[in-house]
Amino acid sequence: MFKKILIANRGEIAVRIIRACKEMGIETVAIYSTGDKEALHVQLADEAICVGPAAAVKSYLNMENVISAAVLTKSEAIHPGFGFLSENPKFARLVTECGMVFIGPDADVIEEMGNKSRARQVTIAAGVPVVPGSEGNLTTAEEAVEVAKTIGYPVLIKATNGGGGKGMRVVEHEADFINLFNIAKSEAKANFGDDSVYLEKYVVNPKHIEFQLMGDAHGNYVHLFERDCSIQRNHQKMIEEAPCRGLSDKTRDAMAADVIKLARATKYNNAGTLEFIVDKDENYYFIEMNTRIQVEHPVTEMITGIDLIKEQIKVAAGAKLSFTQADVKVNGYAIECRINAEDPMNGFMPSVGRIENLILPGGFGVRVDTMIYPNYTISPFYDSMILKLIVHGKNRLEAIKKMRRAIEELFIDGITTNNEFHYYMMHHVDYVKGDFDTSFVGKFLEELAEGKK
Ligand code: MV4
Repeated sequence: MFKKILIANRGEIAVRIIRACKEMGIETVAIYSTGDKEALHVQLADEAICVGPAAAVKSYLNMENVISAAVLTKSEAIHPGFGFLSENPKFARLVTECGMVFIGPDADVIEEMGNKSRARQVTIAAGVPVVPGSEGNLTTAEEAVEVAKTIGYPVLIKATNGGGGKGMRVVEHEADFINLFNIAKSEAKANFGDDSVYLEKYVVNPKHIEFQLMGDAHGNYVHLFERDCSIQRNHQKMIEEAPCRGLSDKTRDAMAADVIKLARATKYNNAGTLEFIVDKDENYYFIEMNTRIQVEHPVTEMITGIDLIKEQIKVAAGAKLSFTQADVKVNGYAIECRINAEDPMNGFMPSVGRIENLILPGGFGVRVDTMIYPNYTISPFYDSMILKLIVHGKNRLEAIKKMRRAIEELFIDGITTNNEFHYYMMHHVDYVKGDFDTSFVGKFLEELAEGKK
């Protein structure tokens, strides 16, 4: 096992990884920017090393500085967390070339799956259903119009190097196609440094379901069931739950078998997630793979009892998976609310400043993953997510009641958060019924604005 790991991240996920390392007897190295000197991950790690100024491009995204920090501290492995360098194949390769272990899948798999039209081809070859769409990238606007015609409108233009819904364009009618195609291409160029785009049939108001998978270097692949990510705003998830309430066992089993197929086809070695969209008739389609640990991994941990971060570290060190598929049993129901420093009543504008007082919820079945503490100052430089509230109950309704109670206990003074948004959502008739799809938040926000609820 590794003696020392560098955590190439900040915030609650850095804290989460440090906790796993401590329980495993592994020494930890935190990295931090000058804006994060007082951060909790810096205080909890055994060592901490500054990697640059507050702007992430100069610190947390600065590969040379991060690698130098790892070499200087004699770290044997680097855990990238999520965001930042976690899905950067160049970084993964650099870590390996410098004689350390990247805690994640192989750089080639990160690269292959990061190219979303290539990922589609790999998925088709593995025999897993994808949304009808273009074969690879689109070329000229004229050819693209022809492809769209054969797929049938509405179609969706997606950035090949995008992902997570950024830069997607729905085209309803052929008359709008060329204009939106050109907009999508220039947006892709501006955001991802590459103007490649591909095409998919637009599935209207689907459910958004993802499967957690784990693989090791010995050819073992398991899935840890699914998460439902349907409460999201502008492709930022707000609430995740597991398992998915509306999914039949038949569809779940078929999807799970396909997850293993794709894991095997890519020799997937570490934690990953397959995203699917599911239509009203429970037809499911692969849309993307995320080759990292995700923000919402705790809901899977709560229903399976498996520590995904520890498992990532173990398989990265060359161990076999410590459990088999038969060991993965779903127990109860889990929900996660992402608490962000933002103002829902003011266009979700980020809220920064000092946390003056703080009371965290607790009790049976309540988990809080956070980096905030009294007098901590929220920086404008980073993501607004400051706390993940995760609850576990025997069933969905018990989990919802626990979440309501936990939100009532949560008190964060000094900044504005979205906790009331979550509180309303936990009381919304359609949410409680489980009667929602990806169109739900938009309707909910309109209701709130009208004062109906
Ligand atoms: C789609 C889709 C419908 N049809 N692809 C959004 C996140 C990214 N990972 C992929 N996403 C989607 N891809 C096809 N072919 C619907 C989504 C989607 C979505 C779209 C609009 C508004 C909210 C959404 C929430 C989840 C998924």
